[in-house]
Amino acid sequence: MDNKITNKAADNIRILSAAMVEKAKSGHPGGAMGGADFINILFTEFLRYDPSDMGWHMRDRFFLDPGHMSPMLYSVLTLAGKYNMDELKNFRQWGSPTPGHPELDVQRGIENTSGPLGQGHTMAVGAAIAERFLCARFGEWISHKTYTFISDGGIQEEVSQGAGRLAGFLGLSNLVMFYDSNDIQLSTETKAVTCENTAKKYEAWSWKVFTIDGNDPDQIRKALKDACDEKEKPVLIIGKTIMGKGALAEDGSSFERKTSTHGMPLGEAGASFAKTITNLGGNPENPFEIFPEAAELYNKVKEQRIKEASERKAKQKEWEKSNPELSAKLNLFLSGKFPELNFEEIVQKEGISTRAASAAILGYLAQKVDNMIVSSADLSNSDKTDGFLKYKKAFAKGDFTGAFLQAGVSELTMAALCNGIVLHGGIWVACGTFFVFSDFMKPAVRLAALMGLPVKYIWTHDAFRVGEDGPTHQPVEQEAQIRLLEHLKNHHGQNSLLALRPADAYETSVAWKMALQNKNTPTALMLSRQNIKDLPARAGSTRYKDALQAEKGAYIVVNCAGKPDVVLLASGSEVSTLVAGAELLSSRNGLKVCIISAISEGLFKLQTNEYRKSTIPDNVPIFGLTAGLPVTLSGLVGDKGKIWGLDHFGYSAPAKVLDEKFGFTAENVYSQVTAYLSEK
Ligand SMILES: Cc1ncc(C[n+]2csc(CCOP(=O)(O)OP(=O)(O)O)c2C)c(N)n1
Repeated sequence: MDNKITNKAADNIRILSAAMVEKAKSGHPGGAMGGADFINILFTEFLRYDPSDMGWHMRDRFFLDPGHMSPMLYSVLTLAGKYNMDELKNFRQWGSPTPGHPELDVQRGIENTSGPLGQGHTMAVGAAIAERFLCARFGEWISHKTYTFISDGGIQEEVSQGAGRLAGFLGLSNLVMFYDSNDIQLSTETKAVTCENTAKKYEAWSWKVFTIDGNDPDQIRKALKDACDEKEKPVLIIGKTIMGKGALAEDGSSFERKTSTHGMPLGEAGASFAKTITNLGGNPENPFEIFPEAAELYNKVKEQRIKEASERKAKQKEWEKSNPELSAKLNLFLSGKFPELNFEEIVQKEGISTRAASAAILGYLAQKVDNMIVSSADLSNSDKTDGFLKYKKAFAKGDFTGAFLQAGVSELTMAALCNGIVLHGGIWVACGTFFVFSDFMKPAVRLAALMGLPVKYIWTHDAFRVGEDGPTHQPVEQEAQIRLLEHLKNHHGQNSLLALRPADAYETSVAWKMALQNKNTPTALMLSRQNIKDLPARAGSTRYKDALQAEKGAYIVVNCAGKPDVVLLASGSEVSTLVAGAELLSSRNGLKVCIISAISEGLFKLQTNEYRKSTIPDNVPIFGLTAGLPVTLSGLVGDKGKIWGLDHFGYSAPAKVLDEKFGFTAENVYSQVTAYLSEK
């Protein structure tokens, strides 16, 4: 490759990046200008994809970590024909496909939403795991590379510890990470906050590391070639790059390596926009142009990539002919459909915890769904993902025939890896830990919610009854927090997360059914540690059939004849406490009581007015019981009702003692409800 043309195309990316930011009057030009040489060579010489079929399952993946470098990505994708100049000119504006930080758009070459530093490359590790999983089942012909681009911020962000450890441990040699090491971050130079030897750190995690001049085309090419030849380890290419490469000040002196160009338009940062564009060979009057040399290069690459992809597709057709069964399986994996599943078939033991009920379902899924990965952050025997592990091996270096990912104690890493696995495609994923540690996962849960990824979270030990582990392990505010995401719409107008807290074993079967049916957003399953008495089945029905009503978000579990004197409402294990309390209210006071199990407030609010009113009637006193903050139920109980919940951190004691002390007993339901009714 002629470096003159290569450099011209890289300068084109620098010019477009600087111009987008200048026009938008906000953004991050410096990093994008420094990373342009790498991204240009990656896209023109290494990345194998089909420009005429962007969702092609065998494409190489490119995951950006520093979303603030979006101008670099939009610019290279403009050269590749996936964006146009008007879209670049509308960078960061309302309704444009070029938001400040890139949002998932596979058709345009955006494989992941990025912005929260550290998560992008962790998703890449997830995608690399997914690729190995598929190769283990269908053969190396289906393999591809996963490339990722990280910056100083991502290297510093703690999640990189988990991503680096696991990629090295699993020997993901299909993963190539370029580290744009320009020694400058947002407010300081990196030397103001770190003295680590990054190469040694990654080597210690069993990565292969190359350090190069990240603006030198020949060195970039060689490093990428060596990386592609690597067979044992993931590869880190540390590219020493120049922040704001090519930037000039008004007096013509260099304005490179300036912290100010990290997050400001060049002009505002103190450089001369016009002189910089001229220096890079562009026209400051009209910087939104593609150089003819760059256009020719990218057009040639486009033709070549389409040709290569069609050859690989032809090979796939041949493989399909000689492997009809495997081919049917691959098609099922890629279709996003499940095989026939019948949750009613799963017999649940009487009076078990909902985590144990979940284990039974996971065991069923392990035997039925061949493209499911389950992960746990070192709690598989407590969060009961071991129900799945009983049938599947854990992944090991060089062996991805299993389907269980032992993530180690790294909840955020695990959640971000799951996002990457789903983004790769062809695989369903669930991950488990204690509910209280959902706090560690939240940044990745939020991204899953924004991207609409159907990751399933198995969060057990859902309330203060966590053995004698005490307040550090007792979720109190977590349910209220996670349910806030049910109130938040994603960009497709859907509730961005489905939060389910089932009330007994069969409702857990239904919750899992709902989780699998929800293919557009993540689903949270909040499950109990302690055993729960099964809710009563209606005459002539079964508990599973009754629990199917949970698909409407909330339903009447115990009804009464005529208008109730009081409606009792809860989710999860508190529903059975209400059933016991209701018995006292009717036997002692002759009250007519109706009991509602509200598995998901967000889902219930999507039901028709008629259904909602028939379930929670107006003008009837309503009492809510929650083991979380009272606000957890306020959207359903309303101002006029009464809620009994926790408004403090818990204490360390056996669960039964805590129930007594905190008032989660039939007797306390009786006294709270009678007091409430007498106040009315
Ligand atoms: C988790 C997270 N914390 C903070 C930020 C805000 N932020 C954006 S870029 C940045 C500095 C990162 O600098 P670097 O990665 O070196 O990028 P460069 O300066 O090379 O463009 C920070 C703190 C963020 N995007 N994500």
